[in-house]
Amino acid sequence: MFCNQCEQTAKGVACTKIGVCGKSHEVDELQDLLVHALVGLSEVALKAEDKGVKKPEVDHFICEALFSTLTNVNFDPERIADYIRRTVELRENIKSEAGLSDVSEVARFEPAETIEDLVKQGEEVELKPEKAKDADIFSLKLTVLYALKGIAAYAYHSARLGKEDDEVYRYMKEALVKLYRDDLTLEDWVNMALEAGKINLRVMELLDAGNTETFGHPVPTKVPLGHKAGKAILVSGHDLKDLYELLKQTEGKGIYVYTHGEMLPAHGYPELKKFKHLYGHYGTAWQNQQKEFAEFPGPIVMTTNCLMPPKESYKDRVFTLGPVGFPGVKHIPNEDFSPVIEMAQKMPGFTEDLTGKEVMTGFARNAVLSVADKIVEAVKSGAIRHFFLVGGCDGAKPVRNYYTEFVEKVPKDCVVLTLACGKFRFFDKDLGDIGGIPRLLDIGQCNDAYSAVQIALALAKAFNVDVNQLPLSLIISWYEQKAVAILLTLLYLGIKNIKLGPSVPAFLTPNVLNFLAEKYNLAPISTPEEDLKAILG
Ligand code: SF4
Ligand code: SF3
Repeated sequence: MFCNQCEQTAKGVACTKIGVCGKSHEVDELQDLLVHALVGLSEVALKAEDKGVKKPEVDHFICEALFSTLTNVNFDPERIADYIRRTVELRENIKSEAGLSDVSEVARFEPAETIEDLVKQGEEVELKPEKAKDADIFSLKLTVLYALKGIAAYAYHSARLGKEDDEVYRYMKEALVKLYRDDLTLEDWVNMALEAGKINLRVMELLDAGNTETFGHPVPTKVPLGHKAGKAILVSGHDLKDLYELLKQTEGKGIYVYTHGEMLPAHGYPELKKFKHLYGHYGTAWQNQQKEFAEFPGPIVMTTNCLMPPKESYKDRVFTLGPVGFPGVKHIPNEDFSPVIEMAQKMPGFTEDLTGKEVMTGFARNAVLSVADKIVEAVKSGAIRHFFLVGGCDGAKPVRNYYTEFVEKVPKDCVVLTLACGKFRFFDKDLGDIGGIPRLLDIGQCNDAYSAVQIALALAKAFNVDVNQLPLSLIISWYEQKAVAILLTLLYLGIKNIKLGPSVPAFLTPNVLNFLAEKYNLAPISTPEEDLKAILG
């Protein structure tokens, strides 16, 4: 086993025996074998496309399968083995339909019968540093592979909302095939990584269009953190379409639906907030779910990451969707939420009302840019000195308190923009406002990074400056592979001076880190005091 794709990787190097996330050796090898199989499928699909045979289901499948290998998505060996078999089945169908015989060895791979033997096959093909000829090229290969997983997640969501682009799918297949080439130079791989950033920008744009055209532009919305007496269902993950389907199916059934984790921004979308039984938000970021889920008095639906291995005390109440899976946890394959609704109706739910705090969400690009004049004026008059985008993933490490402290120490004449689950370190703080502009603006999920980019680009245009000259600093926290894809997008856009934490990715070699420091002035976080001083002077 060799996995270093996320921020909590063992000893900051790699998980080699079992994942810190709970991923087993077995699942890790199967996921590596799945990537291997997808390389073969991509080669065949590209060759078939050149002959005019194009299969949209292949692209959808590649996205879902790659998404299943993202951190905290799928821990179920049977499900991953099934993805491997389906990959090969699809590959063989295309081969015969397009009459392809001249394919490489990887495109002739035959999966073993048993899980045990598949695991052995995975061990043989997994990408490992000791097999690599050049450490820096290997580092960039992993960077591209991890970004591909993030891109796959975004493409999966956007395709479900009817938004797709062949350029994205083509890049994904070409990049998968290139992972197995050893004739590409370091420069080629740097370009591939930046290309991944460009493609990720496009796919985030598609997802933004999918979400806003389907559910409307988010509007600033107050979200209760308390609860109502009554039956309850909790929905976590990122997929708004799943939430929408559940809301339709639970309407009029006397059940309140609560968001968890990255679902919080759902409350800002007009077509979701119109459901009166979408009541409030429960809990915080993913790493606290074992405690929070155990205490929730109803079923829990995981639409995407981040799933932690469920405790026995609540495992029978968890339902997974799409690429998500865990052995022994019920999976809903077809958007039919009847088993979830049935369970909610049988369970006690909350027995009394609890009036808790309220938080604000819904400050996506449309809402923020509708008051752009006011913002520009406030900056020109000196009322707003600086903007900080403090966002990204959360995680369990105590050093992540940096982000809480940072926000607490941001001077009163500065505004904090945030997105993704990292916000739970400070989302319920009352930071007040500057002339009616709230000092804490929740743009949305990590999936809404496009919205943040659009806000920055629009402000740069309004001030007639380069985006790097704006009074804006990016203080990013990362954990999984969507964050890798977003980071590459920011670099592709030429955004400099990003502070990254809580640690730098284990898969980046010192040479690659130096390159990023020199070209983009990308730097690790230090302490809130020092970083604030360096930024504000
Ligand atoms: Fe380790 Fe992260 Fe890989 Fe899990 S996803 S095995 S924690 S590096
Ligand atoms: Fe969080 Fe998993 Fe990345 Fe969507 S839910 S930001 S870590």
